[in-house]
Amino acid sequence: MGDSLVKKIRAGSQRAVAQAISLVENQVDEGKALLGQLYDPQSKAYRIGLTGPPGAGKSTLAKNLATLWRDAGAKVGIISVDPTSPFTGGALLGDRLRMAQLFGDSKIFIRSMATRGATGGLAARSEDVSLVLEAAGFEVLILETVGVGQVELDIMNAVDTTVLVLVPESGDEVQLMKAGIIEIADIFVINKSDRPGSGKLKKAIEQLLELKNDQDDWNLPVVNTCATSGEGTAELFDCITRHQQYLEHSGTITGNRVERDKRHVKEIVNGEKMDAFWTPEKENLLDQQVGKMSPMELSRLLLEQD
Ligand SMILES: Nc1nc2c(ncn2[C@@H]2O[C@H](COP(=O)(O)OP(=O)(O)OP(=O)(O)O)[C@@H](O)[C@H]2O)c(=O)[nH]1
Ligand SMILES: [Mg+2]
Repeated sequence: MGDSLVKKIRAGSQRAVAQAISLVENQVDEGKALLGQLYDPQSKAYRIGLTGPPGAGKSTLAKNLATLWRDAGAKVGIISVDPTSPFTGGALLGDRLRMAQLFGDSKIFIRSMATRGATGGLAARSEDVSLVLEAAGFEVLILETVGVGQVELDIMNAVDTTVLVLVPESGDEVQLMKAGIIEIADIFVINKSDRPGSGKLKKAIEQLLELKNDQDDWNLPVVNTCATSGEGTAELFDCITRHQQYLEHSGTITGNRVERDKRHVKEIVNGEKMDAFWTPEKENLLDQQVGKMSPMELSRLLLEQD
């Protein structure tokens, strides 16, 4: 069955892709084997990350952008990752309704992922899912995550272009600076620009970015959009394309991708090692001794069990 599934994925069957993604997400051996067979160093989809506060309009923007790429002839995958929800149900349903018009479109594939209890490895799994789509000939991948912490930082670290989506009300959220996400954003979007305050926020962000723009070759654009009407989508599309060209011309893209692949390998290895290490016996030992021994001594004791 493995071989024929690989063939069907390579042929671009959406059903086969969906089946493969489930195998990969569930981390069963079959999924792991499949990932090995599907990998092709030649096929590299361009990855775009959209992150930002809940409800900022990321899914609506992703849909708008995907449509533009599709119209330009590309196959586009949208992967929504929700690190805050243990269920795929809610996020999936909402996105499904909003993106209903895209379903049935053979050039756009949409998938939601949630934590399923453990946050660890979500970035690695979304990269695994990306690899499946790449093998199926998808040229553009849009990864959407709700901006709340480490997980979305990890995911955004693995894309080529990171877009931070804010709304006019994010004005005082310049504390976002502290979240580190501003550091890794390549393009800033102020969505819901049909609401008051978007011009003011644009100025404030541009001011914040002045210093960075003086130091870098890439001038960080700030784009006003209204995802529901589609206004600003073309400008955002243009910014992303320019950023892609910038990365390609400067050669940065190759190094970035090597780093991404290295991190991915490390995440897989770390995950497997950790799973193998934490046997019920060791968890027991930890429960019994915690607080009685120093963390250092207890760690040593645990490591010696191997
Ligand atoms: N007024 C206005 N509403 C918008 C705009 N863009 C999106 N919305 C609405 O905002 C709500 C949230 O949009 P989504 O695209 O689901 O936002 P999201 O960032 O993907 O949300 P989460 O994935 O839940 O974090 C929906 O009701 C959209 O119709 C906009 O530009 N203006
Ligand atoms: Mg969404």
